[in-house]
Amino acid sequence: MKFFLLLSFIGFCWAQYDPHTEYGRTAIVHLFEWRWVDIAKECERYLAPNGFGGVQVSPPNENIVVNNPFRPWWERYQPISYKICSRSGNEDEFKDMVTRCNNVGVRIYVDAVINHMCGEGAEAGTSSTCGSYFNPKNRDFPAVPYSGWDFNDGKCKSGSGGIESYNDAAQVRDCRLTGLLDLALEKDYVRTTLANYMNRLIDMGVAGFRLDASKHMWPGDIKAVLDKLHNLNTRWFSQGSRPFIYQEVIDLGGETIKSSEYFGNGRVTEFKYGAKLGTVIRKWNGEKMAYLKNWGEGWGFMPSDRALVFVDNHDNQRGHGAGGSSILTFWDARLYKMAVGFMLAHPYGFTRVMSSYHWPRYFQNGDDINNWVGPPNDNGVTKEVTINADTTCGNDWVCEHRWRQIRNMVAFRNVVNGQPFSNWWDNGSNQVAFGRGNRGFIVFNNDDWSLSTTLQTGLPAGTYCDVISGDKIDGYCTGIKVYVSDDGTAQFSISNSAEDPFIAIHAESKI
Ligand code: QV4
Ligand code: CA
Repeated sequence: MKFFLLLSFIGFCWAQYDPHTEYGRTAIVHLFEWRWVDIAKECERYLAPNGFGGVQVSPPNENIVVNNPFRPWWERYQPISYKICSRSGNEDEFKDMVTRCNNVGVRIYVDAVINHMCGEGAEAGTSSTCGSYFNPKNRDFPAVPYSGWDFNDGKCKSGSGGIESYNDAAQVRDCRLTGLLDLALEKDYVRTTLANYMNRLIDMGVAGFRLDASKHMWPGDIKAVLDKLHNLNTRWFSQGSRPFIYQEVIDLGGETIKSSEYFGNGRVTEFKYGAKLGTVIRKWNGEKMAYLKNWGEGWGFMPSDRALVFVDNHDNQRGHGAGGSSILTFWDARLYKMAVGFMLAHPYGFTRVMSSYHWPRYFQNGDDINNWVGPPNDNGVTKEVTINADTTCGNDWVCEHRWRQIRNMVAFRNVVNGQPFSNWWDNGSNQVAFGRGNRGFIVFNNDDWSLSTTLQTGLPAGTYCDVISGDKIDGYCTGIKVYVSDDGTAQFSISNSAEDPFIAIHAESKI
């Protein structure tokens, strides 16, 4: 009996770090700004068949409607109430999405904006996605309800009421982030109101939460909210399952607030990951892929089992938030595929793939003045995600997760799950290779000359399809074939002008 008690205790302690994906599914995708009806379809037609573990969805709660600029994507980070009512759809559509995705083993993670409400400068009225009245000046949000008692005005010690120094931990938590009305999370009423919102979502079947702006909340206040959360819905999750939690904390070093303060609550976003990987793949500042031999904790990142990792996110792909110009995005497609491929092949962290929409970038003095532009829309109404005959997306949705190279590397990560990082090789420059035990192997050529060499793959002898240049279909390779000899070695040739200068093979791409 004692043994089982211990197991359940360990399970309980570890639960908030566990994404509760179906066994063998190891990556999630952020379907940024998608509508619920489109996500439900994508779960059934694409994500489940291709082994995606889950979806991060945009904030589902009612938000302010901003008309100048016209319907920016960031209006969804200005809550007006916790009614499930936004440009992505209504509560029925949300529930239907969660049910249909769970039924095919694809989890839903909600982007929870619980640090604040809308901007202090917003005009009072009913310009909100569900028509709820609000008055920022009076701190009046009757659709919740919140009033002046529920905000941090009295607690913030900065002159302006806004965050003036990121070296003052109290200001970062108790003052307004870009003018956003800061909720008083030390109050039980606020904690209970937030937990009620999150529990409604949990009871619908969501598997966990991205906690927006976690750096701006005291870790203890976050814990107090999490302690009020229900266990996950037993229709899809085992008894006693705790919600998966990953906290948005931007810590590139140099600030008083550290990611590690938040480890007790759940995983934390590791922003150093994308910033550093972008610099290496772009070969900036003398960085080279040979240095990736000790990638992960060796580069000063948080422990792998606390990290949520990504190449880019919805902020830094458009110059918001952190990461700077080194961040690789779909705009840099060839290098981006290499970065995402490397992330999905490497064992470090729990991986999130970004799925974006095109917007009309327009640079003035180095800044993209259109980085506010919201999702593809008809006069503000978000457009459907149409699927083309070649399986790409239409209507200006980028669907990086449907790019063959990325889709197949999600499968690669699933196939090698649990296997050790092994057989590292590099040429001292930007040609590198590594395996995952006896289940997978990947080779990159990011030098300005061709790669041609024989490498120890660790794989059983046989013929393997390269899943970057093609697919294995009906026992045939549509792309490059790799022949592994009895001693596990194989010859690799990669031109530096190849469409995608990397090759990946795994146990399930063997013919
Ligand atoms: C403006 C002025 C303020 C003024 C205020 C008055 O700048 O000085 O006090 O008006 O109302 C939008 C506008 C911003 C405006 C603000 C409030 O861009 O100019 O302030 O609204 O009206 C997103 C966008 C922000 C956007 C915000 C709310 O990035 O530009 O602000 O949504 O709409 C830090 C944090 C980190 C954060 C990151 C962006 O540590 O947590 O900045 N990342 C998360 C989300 C991000 C979101 C927020 C936090 C806020 O990923 O998308 O910000 O929820 O690093
Ligand atoms: Ca705060």
